Amino acid sequence: MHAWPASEVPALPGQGRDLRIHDTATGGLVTLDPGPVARIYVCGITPYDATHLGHAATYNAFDLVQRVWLDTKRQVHYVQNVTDVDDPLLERAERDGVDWVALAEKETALFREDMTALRMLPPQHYIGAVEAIPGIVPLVERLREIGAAYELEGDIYFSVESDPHFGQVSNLDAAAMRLLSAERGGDPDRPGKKNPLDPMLWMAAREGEPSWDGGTLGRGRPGWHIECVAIALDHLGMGFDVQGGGSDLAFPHHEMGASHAQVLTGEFPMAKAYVHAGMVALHGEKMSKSKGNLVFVSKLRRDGVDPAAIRLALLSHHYRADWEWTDQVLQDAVARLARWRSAVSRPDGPPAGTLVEEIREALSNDLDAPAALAAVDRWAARQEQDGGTDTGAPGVVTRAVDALLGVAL
Ligand code: 5CA
Ligand code: ZN
Repeated sequence: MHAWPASEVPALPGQGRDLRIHDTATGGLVTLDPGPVARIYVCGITPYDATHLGHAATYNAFDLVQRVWLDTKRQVHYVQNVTDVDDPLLERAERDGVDWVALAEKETALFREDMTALRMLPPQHYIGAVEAIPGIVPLVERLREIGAAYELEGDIYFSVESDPHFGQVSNLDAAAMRLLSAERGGDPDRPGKKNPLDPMLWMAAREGEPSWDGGTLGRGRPGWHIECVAIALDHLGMGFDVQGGGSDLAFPHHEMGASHAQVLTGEFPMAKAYVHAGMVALHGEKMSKSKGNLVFVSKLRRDGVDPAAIRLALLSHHYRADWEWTDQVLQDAVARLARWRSAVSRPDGPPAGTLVEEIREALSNDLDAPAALAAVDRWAARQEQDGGTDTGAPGVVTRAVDALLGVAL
């Protein structure tokens, strides 16, 4: 699949900083030390509805990760998937009487537009589940060969007990895992499984549902976790720097994916850090397509909201926090954008060297975007009150806010 166009990332004076970030697996901050090419996999959308503010907040977090790395003069190798065949997508298409392929294409196209408008850097490899099937089948066959997978009424399951490291991404107890498995696409109550948590790798063809040739697996379609593993291993290999997504992906998705990859390769860990963004809520509940309590990025854009203001609204919360979307959050962002634009529109201003360092410091410290915004606010307030004589300053601030925060002033 094609991704979306990249916005230019201006180079900044001085030295970027290494990223310290919270890793769910260890439960603490880790200082990442990627080589000259940093490698990141971020789980993509299941395209059965438009991009909402929760999605956008999560992609914003991982966009910041890349901007910090780019500022250290590293290259970034970024891979993202699109879950373009899965139960929720097929169910929505059925409900609305539309073709599931057309639905996925339409919502993926809208996602690209939203990401472009929000100045999110595109992945180098943007891969759909369907196009990944030829790479998924041999992995499932291999898992079966080595005894890590088994068949149940034609479906193929992964045996979580085959991975000695199973449980080390999310660190949950058995009861919590079972509960989340049932909530998030698993089938812990299906009789005949070796372990209730075992996830499906390959689902045998069902009447009226799409299916593909699975070689020795028979016709069917891939499970959710193996999809991301196949794409990540194909384009990044083991031991990549960051596996990213919202906190609802820590278990089972990232836990199972890590297990699949570790058993397949015999290497550990799949990712050096598992990074999870908090959940955005609306009216007190997590924004989710299944509940329908959504604010769409595309709707706000259609209503004439500047995408830079949407981005500032996302940045005004720490990525790990759960937070609530309200009209006030957006109004504050619109007002802040106006203040910043006015401040950089003057021919000169207070020196900006310290500000660039403050933004770098804030972001390198577990992506503390609110602290970065506060630093820009202070510069804008000084500009407003006293002005300054540094003719380069407004340009430096504009470039820093663009390069490090993805906001075009
Ligand atoms: N296709 C899979 C990942 S392989 C999937 O989870 N798709 S999704 O469309 O449901 O979610 C896409 C991303 O948005 C995931 O990282 C998910 O954790 C995140 N996300 C979903 N809802 C919210 C929310 N309310 N707040 C923050 N992030 C969210
Ligand atoms: Zn995924």
